[in-house]
Amino acid sequence: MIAKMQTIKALLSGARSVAVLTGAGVSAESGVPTFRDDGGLWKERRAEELARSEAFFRAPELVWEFYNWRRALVEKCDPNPAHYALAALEKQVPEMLLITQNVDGLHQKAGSENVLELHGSLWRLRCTVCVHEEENLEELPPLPACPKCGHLLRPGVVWFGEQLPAGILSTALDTVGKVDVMLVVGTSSVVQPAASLAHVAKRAGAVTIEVNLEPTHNTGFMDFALHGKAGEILPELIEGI
Ligand code: BV8
Ligand code: ZN
Repeated sequence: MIAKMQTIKALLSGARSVAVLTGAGVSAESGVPTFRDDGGLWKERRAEELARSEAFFRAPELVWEFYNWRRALVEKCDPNPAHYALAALEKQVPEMLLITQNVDGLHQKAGSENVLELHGSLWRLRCTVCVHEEENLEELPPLPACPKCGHLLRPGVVWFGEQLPAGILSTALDTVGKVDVMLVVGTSSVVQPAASLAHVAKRAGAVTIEVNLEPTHNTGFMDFALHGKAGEILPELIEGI
């Protein structure tokens, strides 16, 4: 592991451009539950069941209860050393884009500036009818109403079966297609199209590195894989580069 760490540190310190893809594992040490660990996110319901528009329009109260529970939980969570290490890396590398699947906003809270939220944010709301959308950190009622047209607001996240916002996905694909190094941290690499970004990067010639608690679907084709806690590995990787 030491020799691998040294090699990766050298790669990162020599890189002109780096893309990072993060998933729920990077927020785990902040106390934010992951999606696919310990069998279920909330009331034994799986995110895939609740994070979809059919579920929302069938039972908006239930889905809003799920999201209000997550907003209240995440609001109390602080960034952990993994988030801070990535914010520090951004200051060391000439060009870096942090692409996250997470909707918790902890990368920004830790000081990362160049962040692309592939799946939206718990802190953004948008109207189900008109074009109104807003940043909102307040406690919400069980069925939040649009201040413009009075119709139901929805969480500003990308649900399963929904396309990622067009500009967001193309920016991610363009970026990973031209970086020297791609770091993939804390994701089971199950959800698409996020999980394919590392493939695009590798095909375009980037060195690909996975940092995850356990092996994933993508481990096999990564150039390097470090298995352990992101909050322990990342600070060591970033230190002194
Ligand atoms: C789309 C926002 C197309 C909402 C999320 C094949 C079969 C079936 C379906 C599909 C398929 N291919 C594509 C799909 C559709 C689907 C999909 O990927 N399904 C999966 C389940 C197979 N994809 C979509 O629907 C996407 N849209 O494809 O549109 C389209 C095209 C045209 C027209 C219409 C549509 C949209 C996907 C976005 C879904 N929204 N979230 C919300 O959060 O409420 S996804 C959700 O999963 C979160 O964003 C989360 O970030 C993401 C990925 O999960 P992970 O982050 O990886 O978390 P997970 O728990 O899985 O893993 C955590 C990892 O961390 C683990 O490996 C663990 O070991 C590790 N870990 C734990 N602790 C630590 C750690 N690592 C380090 N340190 C630690 N301390
Ligand atoms: Zn409206």
